[in-house]
Amino acid sequence: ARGVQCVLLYVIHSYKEQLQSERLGVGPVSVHLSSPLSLEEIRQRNPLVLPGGHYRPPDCEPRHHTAIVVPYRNRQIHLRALLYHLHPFLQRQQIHYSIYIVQQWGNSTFNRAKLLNVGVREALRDEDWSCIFLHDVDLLPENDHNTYTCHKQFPTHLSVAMDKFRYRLPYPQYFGGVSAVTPDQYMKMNGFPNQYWGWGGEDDDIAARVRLSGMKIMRPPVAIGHYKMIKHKGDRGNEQNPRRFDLLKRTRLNWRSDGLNSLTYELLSRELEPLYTNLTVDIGEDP
Ligand code: UD2
Ligand code: MN
Repeated sequence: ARGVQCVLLYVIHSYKEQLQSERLGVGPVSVHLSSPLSLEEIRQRNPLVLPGGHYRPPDCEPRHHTAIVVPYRNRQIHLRALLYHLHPFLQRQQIHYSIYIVQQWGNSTFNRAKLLNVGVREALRDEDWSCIFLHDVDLLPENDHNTYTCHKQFPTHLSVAMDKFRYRLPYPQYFGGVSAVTPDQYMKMNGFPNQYWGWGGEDDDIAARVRLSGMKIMRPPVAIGHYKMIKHKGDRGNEQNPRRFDLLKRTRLNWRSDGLNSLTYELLSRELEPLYTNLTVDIGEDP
């Protein structure tokens, strides 16, 4: 009944507890990489998910309110695998959540960080989310203890151990893949850069913003932050950005003027699909 607080079943605090929970048979979850299921089949398996990909635990008062924001263009198969996997995963954690797919309109060069800015702003129009997850479409969490909630003080980097990197952090400042911020943390770092067109660099810029705005990066234990990345080639329209090294040299100078406070875009449509909210957005192109 309402009034009874949800408990987060899967919070654990140490590697030792992780090993114990694995003995008890909770924790690691198996991941189906190429989901053959259609969106309709996934919907049928998630009867409590409302239009827009919105869910609220029916039997208790949720303590966590999380928006999942996914930068996106033309990755249908990955999107289906993500939805198939993430909806049950989040429901097991008794979180109140919505999934936002932020779709870049047109053929201009892809801009992941700018799409994330758009997603945060649009998600916060809907609800007073306490936590915002920034989530690649091709990453699937492999452990239920990896809770999709925010740290009160500092941004979190979740995808610390991916199969692609042999389940190790590739380098200490690495911030790519899946990360999370509270609205306050997001404002403090002036959001994300808008100037990274094409592949690469934007995640390092975001990590630098965390530091420059006086915060640091939190991470779950390596044993918990396991992710599978669906294998893929580079996308057309998202070629390596040759300017990324130059841009990264200027983060320190630019972060206060480029970001949330300089964001412009045109929202072309907002649709409540059965399993997600679809935002189609014109973010312009590399000048
Ligand atoms: C790495 C990072 C990613 C980002 C990227 C550089 C990991 C696990 N991830 O991913 O966070 O920093 O490098 O930009 O290290 N996308 C589309 N359509 C496109 C292109 C990209 O939907 O045409 C989205 C999608 O959500 C994808 C994400 O952008 O997961 C990152 O692109 P990627 O998967 O091609 O890059 P990858 O795997 O090198
Ligand atoms: Mn990828």
